[in-house]
Amino acid sequence: MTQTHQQPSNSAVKGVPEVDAVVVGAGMSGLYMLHKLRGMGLTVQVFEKGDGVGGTWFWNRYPGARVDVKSMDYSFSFDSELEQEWEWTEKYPPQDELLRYVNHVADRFDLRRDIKLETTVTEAVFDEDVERWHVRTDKGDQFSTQYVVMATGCLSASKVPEVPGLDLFRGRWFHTGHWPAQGVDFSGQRVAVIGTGSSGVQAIPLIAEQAAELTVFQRTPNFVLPARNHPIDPEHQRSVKERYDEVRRAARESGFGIAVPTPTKSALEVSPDERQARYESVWYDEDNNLVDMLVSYNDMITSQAANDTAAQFVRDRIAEIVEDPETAAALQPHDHPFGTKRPCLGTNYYETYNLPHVRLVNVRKTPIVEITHRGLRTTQEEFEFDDLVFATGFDAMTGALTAVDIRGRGDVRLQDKWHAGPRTYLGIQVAGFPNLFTITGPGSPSVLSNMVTSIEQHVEWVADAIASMRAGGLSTMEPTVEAEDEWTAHVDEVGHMTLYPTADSWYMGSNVPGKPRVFMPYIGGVGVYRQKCDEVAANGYEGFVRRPQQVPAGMS
Ligand code: NA7
Repeated sequence: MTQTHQQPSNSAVKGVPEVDAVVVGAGMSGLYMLHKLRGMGLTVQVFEKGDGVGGTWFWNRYPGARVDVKSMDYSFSFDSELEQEWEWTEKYPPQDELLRYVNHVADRFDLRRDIKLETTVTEAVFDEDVERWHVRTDKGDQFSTQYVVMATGCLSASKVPEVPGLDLFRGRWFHTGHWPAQGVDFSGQRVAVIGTGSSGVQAIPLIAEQAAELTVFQRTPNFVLPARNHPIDPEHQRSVKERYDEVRRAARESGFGIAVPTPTKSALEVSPDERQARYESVWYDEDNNLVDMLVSYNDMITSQAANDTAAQFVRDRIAEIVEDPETAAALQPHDHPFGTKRPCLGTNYYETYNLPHVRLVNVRKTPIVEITHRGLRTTQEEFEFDDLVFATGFDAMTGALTAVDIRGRGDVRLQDKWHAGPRTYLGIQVAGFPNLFTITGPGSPSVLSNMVTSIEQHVEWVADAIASMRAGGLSTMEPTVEAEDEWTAHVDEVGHMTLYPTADSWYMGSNVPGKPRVFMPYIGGVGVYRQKCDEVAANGYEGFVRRPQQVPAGMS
């Protein structure tokens, strides 16, 4: 545990320990935030729900879980020794390697002493009288803090669908985002998987290798590109490390936080043969990236006609790979443009449906009615199985934030303020919630980018903002309502210049019944967004109100 704040301040409750900052979550963003703030001399307390650090890579231990941004890109750049010393083994490392990496970071920077594990922050209330946050946890901790940093992750509040009957099910059931640490043996079992997003796509081929029978319940088919994962060539790793400064700079200035060339041509201005050759090079290239198809042409996410060419290319590959025409047809996405739901990377995904013990059930056509004690029932058929895997995703981007009872000025709940969708300035702060920061919050590139690039940018921006307040003797910082309104409108406007809002995706909140249908991330591009954040800071934190302490010291 950390030492308490030494300077005189205005604690609301006598005897409540004080820190400068509480950080919620010990994934990659929470760890780096702790490192940064501690380096600035702040006292920091981190709370983490899990019994280990790692966030996404702590919880998502399902078979086949791996990152789908290349390891050389999906890694911290803030410390060149760390960057040089860590040796990645694969193009897309598996969950256990990523978890080792995050643990290495925690040890290397001696972060554990300020992290309390197995502790969930339940409440953060801003006390206007003393201008401090009062934070409570499920373990009875209470802290008074000047700053709260929500490093809770965009995809951390896992969603088990509200299908009746789960309590009756006599077999084992799991959610991919909450997987048992000891793993699960499916040998000889009859297994059902619900969900075919990135997690389902990664897990299904490996579960099929073990299970006696596998039934996949698919609501929406996704576009799955071949991952072409492989061990990293040591020579390649060395050469990237030699050029790391340049690689990182290009990533920071790019659209998606990965250094890939910016397209200049429309998909419609080249010949069909040229397009086909381009898409084939993406599909078959051993060194391809998740975003390569999307950045093939400059109108892939703005023009339906351009997008259709890529979508059709993928549908053709599905028809080539999957032997049963009915299954192939069910796997071909037709209801959303390519990339408007997150594209998935798979290894033997479509091939798995050629195995005799694997069956695909289209629950768009025949929806699931209920879970039974032996399996589940759709409108057409009753299924029996031993194990049920929910690969059903998350209450994305806002779920982990609104799960905490956060109350700002006037006792306004964040959840209530966001009843019609998230409202933020730059995805970093919310008007009426002073000194509360959201790392990769809604309204920032976040899930539309390499998360590590975006995490580093936010952590560094927030650290600089706090340093600037301390240097200027300022006590609170929050956006004006006007700046928040303008930014929220801008995020929406830019989103609607693309095809993204045409899809029912978790970017739009569509996967959670009752959630407002709003395009939550910022699609203006990582580089453009960074520039905007830097300009705001350079202009004296334009759009933010920063105030000196309003309350005389010693009052409580
Ligand atoms: P996703 O991408 O949200 O996928 C969840 C899947 O579960 C998706 O196919 C959903 O279908 C399906 N789903 C959700 N609820 C139901 C119900 N009630 N019935 C049937 N099917 C359902 O989550 P993932 O964990 O795969 O991936 C999340 C992100 O993690 C991923 O994009 C990467 O960024 C890493 P739907 O499409 O909603 O019709």
